[in-house]
Amino acid sequence: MSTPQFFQLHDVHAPAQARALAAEAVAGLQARPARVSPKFFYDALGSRLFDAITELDEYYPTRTEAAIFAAQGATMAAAVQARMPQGYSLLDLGAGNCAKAASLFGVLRPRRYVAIDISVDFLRATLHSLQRQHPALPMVGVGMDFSGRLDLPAELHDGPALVFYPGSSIGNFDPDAALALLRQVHALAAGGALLIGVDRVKDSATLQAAYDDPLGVTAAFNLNLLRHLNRLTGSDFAPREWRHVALFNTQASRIEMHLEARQALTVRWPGGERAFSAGERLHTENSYKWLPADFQALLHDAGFRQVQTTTDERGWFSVFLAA
Ligand code: AVI
Repeated sequence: MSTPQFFQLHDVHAPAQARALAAEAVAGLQARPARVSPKFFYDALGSRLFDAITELDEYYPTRTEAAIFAAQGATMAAAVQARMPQGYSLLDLGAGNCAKAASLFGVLRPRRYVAIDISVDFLRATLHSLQRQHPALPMVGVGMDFSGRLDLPAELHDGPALVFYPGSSIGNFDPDAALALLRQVHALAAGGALLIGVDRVKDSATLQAAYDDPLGVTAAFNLNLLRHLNRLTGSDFAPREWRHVALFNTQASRIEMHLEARQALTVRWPGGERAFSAGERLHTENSYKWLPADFQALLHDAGFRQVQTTTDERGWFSVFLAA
């Protein structure tokens, strides 16, 4: 017997948007050097592979941030409630498996939970079980790509919000794009607040290990992007012909992930092709690591003037509550 779905789901991925995503991916494949946005990691399998990454010993951000929320979540929640005593929506950007937000439902007590993620099928399945665990909390899912513009359906703009952006996903944006997104978040919060997790600069070996694990889970996550591109654009990438590369670019303060051609090859898609020489790379992700003072300055530029910062014992990860 199937359970009725009682959360609402907005799939902003109309066919026109799927075509726009395919065109964007193809433009990236034709660029020199070739690059595609990390948002293309997140088909349903990619979302599951990311969940697996968060369980790796080497990938410290998720558990470090969870420890900060476990220790400080109630204090942060009290500050949020004092700011919005009339109640608020919890807007979870890049919600993924929704576990981080769900772990805070008890202390945050929002009037509504809005989960936003590009991976709409994964989001649907996640909300299906989450809504059963929290039947009294109104939930809305929004399947959308907010990397360009953060335009939520108009009916969701109905009062102040706590925007929740954990996991250092902001690190996947170049600093200029991060500022543009945070400005939109500031408007979206409508006088509410932002709770955001940001990974910090640390020694290269720790960073490198977090993005190149010995089990090869991160490699599988990176290579799965090629399967996703094949479905989206009709391309004929053969993942076996590519190798996962992760490196810390100290000057730019970012981990870079690339896929490197193992031999000379040509990738074809309807209406185009791209030849790669042996060793040539497709740049798939940047993950910026911030100094707390620099990120605080970014929040200030985005319009957030009251900022509280919390970190863990090792000073590896920061959580900012910004209003
Ligand atoms: C989602 N994002 C914050 C992750 C990160 O650490 O940049 C994605 C990831 N890429 C490789 N491992 C995890």
